[in-house]
Amino acid sequence: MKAGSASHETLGPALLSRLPSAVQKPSYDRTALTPGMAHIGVGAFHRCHQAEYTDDLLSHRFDRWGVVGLNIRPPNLSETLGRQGGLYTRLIREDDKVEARVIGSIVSVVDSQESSAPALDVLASAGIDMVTLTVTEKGYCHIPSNGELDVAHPDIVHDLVNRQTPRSVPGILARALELRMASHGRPVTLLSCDNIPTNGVILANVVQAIAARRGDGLADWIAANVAFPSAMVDRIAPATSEADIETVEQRFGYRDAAVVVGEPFRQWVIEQKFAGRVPRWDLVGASFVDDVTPFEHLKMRVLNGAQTTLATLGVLAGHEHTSDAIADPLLGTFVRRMLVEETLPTLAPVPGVSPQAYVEQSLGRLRNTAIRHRNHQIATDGSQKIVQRLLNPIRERLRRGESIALLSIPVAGWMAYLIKASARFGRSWEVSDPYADKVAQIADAVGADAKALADGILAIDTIFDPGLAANENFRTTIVTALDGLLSNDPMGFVGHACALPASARLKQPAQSA
Ligand code: CS2
Repeated sequence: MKAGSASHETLGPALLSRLPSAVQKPSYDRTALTPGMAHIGVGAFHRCHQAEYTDDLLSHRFDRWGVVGLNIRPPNLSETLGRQGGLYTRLIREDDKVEARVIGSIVSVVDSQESSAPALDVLASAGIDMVTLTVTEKGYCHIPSNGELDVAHPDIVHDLVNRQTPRSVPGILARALELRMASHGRPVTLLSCDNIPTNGVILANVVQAIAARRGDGLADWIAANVAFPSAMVDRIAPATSEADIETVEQRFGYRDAAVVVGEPFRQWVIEQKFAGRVPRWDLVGASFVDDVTPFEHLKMRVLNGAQTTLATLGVLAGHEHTSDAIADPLLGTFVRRMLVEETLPTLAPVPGVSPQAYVEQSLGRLRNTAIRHRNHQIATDGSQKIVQRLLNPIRERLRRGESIALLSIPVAGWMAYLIKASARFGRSWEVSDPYADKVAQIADAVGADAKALADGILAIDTIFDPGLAANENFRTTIVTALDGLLSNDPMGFVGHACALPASARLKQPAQSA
C-alpha cells in the first residue's frame, strides 16, 4: 500500500469504533470530557508521556480532566491533531515489537503562534486548574548557570514593556495569572515537565521576576494562589518522522499525522505541592513525593548525560542515532565507564533504586534500535543541557578533589560539535543552539588553537559560572579534551582516555568550583 494513499481514512472520532483490534482505544466516553487542564507545547514528548498518563487516569477513574493542547511556537496543531479531534496513535517500540494505542485525553487544541491571545483565554479560564508545560529548556528564558530570568532576552525585553501582548512563556504565564487574579481568582498549579533541574523553582523564578516588576499585587497573589511543583519526567520519544506515519498507515490501514513513538520505559515523579484540584496521576504510575531532587539528579546525570555524550561524540564519530553510537564498542565502553566511575559517585541515594542497576537499565534503553533518536536532535540546544547533565557532577567532583577526565570529554564534545559547525571549520553540519553564533564568532576570531577556543567559550558566564570557569583543573582538562576531539582522530583520543585504568588517573587536589 502506498503511504499517504487517498484510500486511507484519517484518524478521528468517527474511526474509533472501526479501529483494527490490534490498536487499543480509549475505554471511556470522550464526549463526556470537559477541559480541566491545559498543556503548553504539544510535541512528541507530551503526547508520549503526560497525555498518556492522563489517558490512563481517565480509563481508571473517569473524571473531567480533558486536556486543552496549546502551542505558542510552531508547529501548527490545527492541521494535525485538530483535524483528528485531538486523537493520535502512540506507538511503543522496542526492537521488533510494536504496541499501538490511540490516546483520547487531548480534547481540543489551540494555536497561539501569531498572538498570545488565544492561549491567554484558555490559561485564564476558571475551568483550568492545572497547566503542564513542555516548552524545552530555552523556553524558560532563564540563565542556565544560575536559574534567574534572563532580562536581556529579546522576548523578555518585549514582555516587560508590553504586558498585555506577551511572547515568552514566563510573560504569557504572568499575564494569565494577572487575568485570573482580576477575574475569578481561582488557584492553579503550573507544572513544568521540562528537563531542567528544580524546574518548578526555575518556573517560579521567571514568572515571579516578571510579576514583581508589575507592582500591582500580582507577586503576592501568585505566592498565595499558585503552586510550582518540580517534576522529573522520563520517556525517550524522538521527533516523529514520515516513516513513523507510514508505519501506522501500513500496519493499521489509517492515516495519522500526529503519530508519536516512544520506548516502553516511562517515569514521572512529581513534587507534592499543588494549588487547587489535581489529577490523581499517582493512581496510574506517577509518584507524588516531597523531594524530587535525588530522582532528577539521577535521571539527568545518568540517562540524559549518556544521551548528550553519545550524541555529540556520536556525531564526531559519524553515527546517526543514539543506538548506532552506543553500539560502537568504543563509545559504549566510554559512556559506561564515565557513568560508573565519575557520575555515580556524585549522586545521593535514591529511595528504592540501585544506582548500578539504573545505569545498566539506562544503557539498555539507549540500545533500543527501534527508537530512531537522531544524535543531532539530542545535541540541539546543548548549551541549555550541559549544566545539569555534565557540569553539575563535574563541579561536585572538583569540590572533592576527584578526577573529571571522563566527564570533561562530552563537555569538550559539545564545544567541538559547535566549533565544527562554524565557517572556520568548513561547516561540517547544521546546528541549532542559542549559543551557536557566539561559539562560531569565537572560532572565527581565534582559529584552531584548543586553548584559545576553550578560553573564549569558558568565558560565557551564562553557561559556565565564574567559579567553575576559574578552576585550573577544569580548564586544563577541557583544553586537553578539546584538542583531542578537534584532532584528525577524535575517537583515538576517546579510546586513549577510555583505556586508561581509573587508578592511572591521578586524584586532583581539591579546589573550589
Ligand atoms: C533528550 C531528552 O533531546 C534530548 O535532550 O536527551 O529528550 C530525553 O530523551 C528525555 O529526557 C528522556 O526522558
